[in-house]
Amino acid sequence: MQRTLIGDLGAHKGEEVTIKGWVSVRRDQGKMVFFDFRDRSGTVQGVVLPPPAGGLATMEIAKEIRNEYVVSVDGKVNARPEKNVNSKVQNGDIELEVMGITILAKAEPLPFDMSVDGYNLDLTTELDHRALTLRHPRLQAIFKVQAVIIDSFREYMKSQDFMEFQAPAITPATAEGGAEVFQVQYFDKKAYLTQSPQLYKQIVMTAFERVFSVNKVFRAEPSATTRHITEIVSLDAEMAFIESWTDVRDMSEETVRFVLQQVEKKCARELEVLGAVLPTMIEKTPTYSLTEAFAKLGVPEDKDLNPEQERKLCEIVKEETGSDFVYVYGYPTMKKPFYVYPNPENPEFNEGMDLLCRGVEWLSGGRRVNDYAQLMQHVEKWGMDPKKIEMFLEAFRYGAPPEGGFALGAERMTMQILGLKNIREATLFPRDMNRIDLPLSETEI
Ligand code: AMO
Repeated sequence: MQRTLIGDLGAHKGEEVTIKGWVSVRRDQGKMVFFDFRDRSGTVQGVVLPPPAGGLATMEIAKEIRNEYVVSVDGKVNARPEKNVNSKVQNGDIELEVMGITILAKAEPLPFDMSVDGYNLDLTTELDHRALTLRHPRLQAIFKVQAVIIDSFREYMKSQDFMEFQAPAITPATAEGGAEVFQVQYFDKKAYLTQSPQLYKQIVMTAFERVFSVNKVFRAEPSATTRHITEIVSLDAEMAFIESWTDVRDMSEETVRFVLQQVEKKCARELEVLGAVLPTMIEKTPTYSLTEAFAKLGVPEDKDLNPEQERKLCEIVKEETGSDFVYVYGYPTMKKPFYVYPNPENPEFNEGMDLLCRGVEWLSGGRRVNDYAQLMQHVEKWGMDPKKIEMFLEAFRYGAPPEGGFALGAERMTMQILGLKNIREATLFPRDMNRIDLPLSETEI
């Protein structure tokens, strides 16, 4: 019989169907055996009635099955009696009466309780066993939401006529500056894993005007915080013919708004599983210069907000306006990368911006220097080797329009949209200074 997805069973009441999936839980109750079956579309409760109704062979197989066995089940979709209806769970009004079971793959006894209610692992154990814990509905919900976030970024960019391009991962130079870069042995030379597709998105922009990319970037981040990982999915955009940095801000704001709308629309079940409340984006997200932000905080001006100040600023803005988001722009020019555009009226500060949400930075961007002579001055002032970025400079030597762009970290976005405490929860296979799949202290690589 053709396979029916568990999520569609509600439309097959009274019918015989075949489902395929995993056994989340087996519960023996007197002469009956209950199962929670799970497939990509959800879960359903099944029951094997005592023989002869269920058949002797079916009962024997049922008794052999443990959690996480992969099975094909023939059964009848019955409406549950009124008193057994559970409106809080998916398929809570039906039950699959099992007529026959085939074991497709066996599973060893589990190292810990994976049941919906019994699952209670600390993050380290959860990550050590990602290959298994990923099957838990809570974790599945996180990564389904992440898939929708990334997909919606693409969708919005395309709707605004941005073209997707593929950025390289191996680069001869560091775009973002600083020491947070992984060096790789490239034959007999040194190269780097890209920190950002920054220079490449700017090059490609000079040919296609509006471009975006979804790619891995790498940061040799030596701090073990709850918001830093070393391998990140970066959602990047770059747009030509802007009038002001605020055009970039507005585009980034509408991108985030669309992503939030799509998550709300497509992930209702996942948000419920996670008990997540989406952040509020009001009609016009408040924007403050860094100077204004420090004044709001009532502390002396510095080169950047520290994590505590980011948190505090978000709290103040939330209270004043109801917005969970706030843009901060105008950072000290020399403290940021060479490509950021200085404010012509006050060149000490730039036209770069960050978007904070619920206390954490999600997005950076701003206007870029597009004038070749000015760019060369910056290259010199920032002490960069022009030979290493020759390809980038060539694009700007031959006519580059006023432009800007932005980048979102997909993991930070997922973390903050879902209100997770640690970015590792929002990363399928997180890499940090202590872990590549397994703790580095215990792994020979
Ligand atoms: P930035 O360095 O701010 O900007 O990075 C952009 C976004 O990427 C995410 N991010 C990180 N997430 C987790 N762990 C990290 N170690 C980490 N580092 C960065 C954040 C951040 O907001 N080229 C510029 C962007 C631009 O101007 O277009 C850039 O890379 O969400």
